[in-house]
Amino acid sequence: MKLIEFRSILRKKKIDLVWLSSPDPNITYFTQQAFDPAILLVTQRSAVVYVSALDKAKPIKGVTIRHFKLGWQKKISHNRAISLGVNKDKLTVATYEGLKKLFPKARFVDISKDVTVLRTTKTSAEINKIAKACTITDNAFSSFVKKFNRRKFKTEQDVALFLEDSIKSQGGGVGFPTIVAMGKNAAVPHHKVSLTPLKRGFLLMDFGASYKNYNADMTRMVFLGKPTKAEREMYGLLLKAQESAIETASKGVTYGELDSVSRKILGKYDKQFTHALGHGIGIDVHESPRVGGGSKEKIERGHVFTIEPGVYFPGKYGLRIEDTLVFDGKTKILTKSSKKLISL
Ligand SMILES: [Mn+2]
Repeated sequence: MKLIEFRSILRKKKIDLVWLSSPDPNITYFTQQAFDPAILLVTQRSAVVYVSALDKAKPIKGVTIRHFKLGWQKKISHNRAISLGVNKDKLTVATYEGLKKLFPKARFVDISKDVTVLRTTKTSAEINKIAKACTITDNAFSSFVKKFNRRKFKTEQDVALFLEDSIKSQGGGVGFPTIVAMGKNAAVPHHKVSLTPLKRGFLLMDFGASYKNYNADMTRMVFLGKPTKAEREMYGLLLKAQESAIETASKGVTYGELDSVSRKILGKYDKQFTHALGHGIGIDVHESPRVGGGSKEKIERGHVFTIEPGVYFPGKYGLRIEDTLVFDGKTKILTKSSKKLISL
């Protein structure tokens, strides 16, 4: 995937060899498979991935697959003053020191930004995988709404296990640790699922499936019991802030502008919205582009990102609504679960 473009960057920057060591999502990006351990070597003409003999690698177009064998590094090592590309975001000190021994005269060049640029614009094959992950996520949520009853679901953990079980039985993976937060727990945006009993109030679910190494991310609120007018109004305001940002999303608009749109609608509750509006998503749950206040990055064809404003009232409750979106000339919502506040 995008190996041809990556090679032309190597030619332009006169990089002889790129060395990527697992864990590095860029190996997953270029091979479209998840290996661990793995080393991916890319030159201007060829690409080789070294994997464990314990992994079953599927053939990859343009990439030769080899197994780690005793002394495998020695074949690659040499004494010329080559230009060696590395991903500084993922390179450990131990690997760096090893590389200095293998290539004593090499000049190290950071290629992390170049791959980020490639990864920010998704191909249709990548978008299809994310869309499938979103469908699995939607199915898990609708099945939760159908199956919910107070006898079977007693704690946050019961809800989280149900969602993850549903994702897995559809052939997906759990993209990131599921957040299920009851009442005041939801005032902590990164709440960790606990055995807190379910009771009357807002219940937040922030979760997502992965499918073939690509992720979905969605947050939905349900209300256990009957919400008061004030609770319904606060939810309605946040929903308006989320939907207005989505409606504003179109070609050339900056992600910073979307953030401003949401905050303007929240008005005095803007102070309660304590995080970024969203994030790019793909192989990593959080990746480029930057979606938040001050971001000058513009929406372009092939971008996949989330919009997830929230309001948090410490000690009381918290609300967040999140969708995963793609811009392919038009902005499309990939997570299609209803955002009408459901009482259960
Ligand atoms: Mn998110």
